Amino acid sequence: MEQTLVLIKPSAVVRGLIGQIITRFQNKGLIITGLKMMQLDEKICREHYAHLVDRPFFPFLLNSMTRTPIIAMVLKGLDAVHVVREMTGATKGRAANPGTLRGDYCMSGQENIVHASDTPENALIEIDRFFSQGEVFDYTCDMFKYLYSPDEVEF
Ligand code: IDP
Ligand code: MG
Repeated sequence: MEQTLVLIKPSAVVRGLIGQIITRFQNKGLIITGLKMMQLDEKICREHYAHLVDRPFFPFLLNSMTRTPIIAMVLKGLDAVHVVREMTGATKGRAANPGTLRGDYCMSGQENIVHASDTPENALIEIDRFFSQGEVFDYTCDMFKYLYSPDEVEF
């Protein structure tokens, strides 16, 4: 079953939103298979945001992502990458739809509270970037038969 990476960014850690964000994913039926607090440094930010390092705002993004520790999570579910991206909403909080995390919890394009992997390929790379093998627990969950039908998931 698909897994995806979520980072709860420093802005949400400082604003006391960790619990509310985790609750939204749990309420949806996503299973937490990895969860930890960690301090990011410049090296991992440059790797994670390699597509943005040449943009003029990158120094601001780097400062924003290293200001406090973040929460890194791995979430599991059918089509987890797509589901979590949809729940996350558009990059700019002001443009994100109500009902999405960014739409409900932020105003900014930078301070947009969460990161979520954008493709299954990137999810694999990003989970590897933030978690070592022993930190992700791919357990079978008793709840599956209440979350899915037998033709969707083998219980
Ligand atoms: P995403 O987080 O929705 O996938 P990306 O384009 O991959 O969006 O950008 C990564 C992160 O870089 C954003 O979540 C945001 O924090 C920051 N960012 C993106 N565009 C801007 C911008 O124009 N100004 C400031 N920060 C930006
Ligand atoms: Mg992105």
